[in-house]
Amino acid sequence: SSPLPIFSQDEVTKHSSLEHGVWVTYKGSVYDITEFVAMHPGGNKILLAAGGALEPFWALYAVHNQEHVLEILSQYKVGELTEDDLKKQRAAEPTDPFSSDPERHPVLRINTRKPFNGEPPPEILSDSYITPAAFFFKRNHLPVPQVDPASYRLQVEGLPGGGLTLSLEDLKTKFPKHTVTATLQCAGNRRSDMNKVKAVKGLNWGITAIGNARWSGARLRDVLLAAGFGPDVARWARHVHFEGLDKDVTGTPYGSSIPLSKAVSEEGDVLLAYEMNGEEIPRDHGFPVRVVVPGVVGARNVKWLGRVVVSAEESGSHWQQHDYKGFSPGTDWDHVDFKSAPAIQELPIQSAITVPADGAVIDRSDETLTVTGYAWSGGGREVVRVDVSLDGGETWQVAQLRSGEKGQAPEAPPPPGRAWAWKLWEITAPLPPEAQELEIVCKAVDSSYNVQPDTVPPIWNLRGLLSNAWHRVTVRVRD
Ligand code: HEM
Ligand code: MTE
Ligand code: MO
Repeated sequence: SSPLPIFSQDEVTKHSSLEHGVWVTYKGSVYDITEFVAMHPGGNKILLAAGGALEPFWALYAVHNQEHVLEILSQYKVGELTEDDLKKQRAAEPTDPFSSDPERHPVLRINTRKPFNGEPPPEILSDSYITPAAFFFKRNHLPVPQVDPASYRLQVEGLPGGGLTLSLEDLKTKFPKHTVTATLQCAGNRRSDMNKVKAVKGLNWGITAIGNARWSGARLRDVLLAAGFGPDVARWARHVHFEGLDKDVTGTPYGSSIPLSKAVSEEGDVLLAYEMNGEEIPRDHGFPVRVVVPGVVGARNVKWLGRVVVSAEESGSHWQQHDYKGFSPGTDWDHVDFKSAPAIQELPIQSAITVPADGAVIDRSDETLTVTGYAWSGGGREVVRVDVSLDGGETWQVAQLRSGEKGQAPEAPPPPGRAWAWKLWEITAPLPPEAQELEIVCKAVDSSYNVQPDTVPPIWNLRGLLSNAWHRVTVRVRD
């Protein structure tokens, strides 16, 4: 084949709009992606790179770090960039936006490095009722921002009287310190179970994108009251928005919202937390301040909190409007209408087996088998029972529930409707005689008698969210 033409950067720069064509460069090659723009899964953001290099943008969006993305790109190749211009580009390349991310514990199973997404091995998760921060799953959409606690300010807006600005010191000294044990679960926890049925889009989480911590901070309710919230505001306001200090390439912060009723309820226990497990919140988990919304999906628990806004409307953020919503198994990417579904808030009943691991081998001489796991439900609904089966769901036994560290006194039972923390469970049962293989299954029941669906296909959805079918692991029995 004849060699492709060579273009200068000036030539490429001329193609910076749909009108004049959209060209980009990648590793010294030139691509005309005009026709791809409308098909881009990430939407119009792609135009930010028009006329220039993809590298600085793809450095922020690790989804592009995949074979199939490069295959798409290769279809649009039109030429090469001059050697000189490539050298200039390389010299101007920005430093890695993730270079100031914190260190992470090596035991975490990494989903993506940049941004960092990782989860602990299941057997480590269920070792402690309070998850140590080092083992707590980390779910970051963007680089971890560097926040100076001395100059940190929280803006509270949307209320009569023109808003309130609070320093970290203000939050710690002007409001009573409140402590809540609350479980945080990502809407994508157990997504890998959905991926096994049919491919979904999203990080392939196992069963440990969930953790339980003791959070301390000021009550959001107290801060909103101090900022002017009252009956007048309750007449028109419906939502409270949260914005993080982490920003994407367009300067748009991570954001979400929760219903106002949850935010101001005395029983809602929503915190502007500055401590996790009795220590300042680690950078990965939102230093210096994060929102903790007990009983509500991880995505609304905004980290590195910069702004709180009381509003009549829901947050317009991408993560509130175009992600974190549930759909029918029959809905595909060509037909999905994000406006048709509500944003996920309270999560459904969930449980999983942490030990033994799928595929483990057990000695028949052991005679008994101990199975452990976690169970939790959203909205403050308490887990009232966990059923375990060793024969794929034919027969069931009730597991023992625990609300504290092993061998220590359990935490005081929560008031009804405020069961924010998970329960760990355990069962020791005789090994069924002669069985060569056991299919272990667990399912939990909450205080509203909500149960988990038995299989994945009826709840499968294109984004792989709300994956809460009975958890199953298969183990082999060795003679
Ligand atoms: C997602 C291709 C440029 C932002 C994707 C995906 C593909 C893709 C195939 C889906 C990946 C997956 O989920 O497996 C491309 C190509 C590009 C390009 C071929 C250049 C020719 C850009 C640029 C930006 C960007 C310049 C940002 C400024 C995003 C975002 C997503 C995404 C935010 C995630 C969407 C979501 O999962 O909700 N892109 N992209 N892309 N892209 Fe791009
Ligand atoms: N807040 C900000 N500012 N940026 C984020 O990327 N991720 C959200 C939420 N808050 C996120 C955020 C999601 S999707 C989840 S599941 C939780 O944080 C994860 O919290 P963790 O990393 O402390 O476990
Ligand atoms: Mo999440």
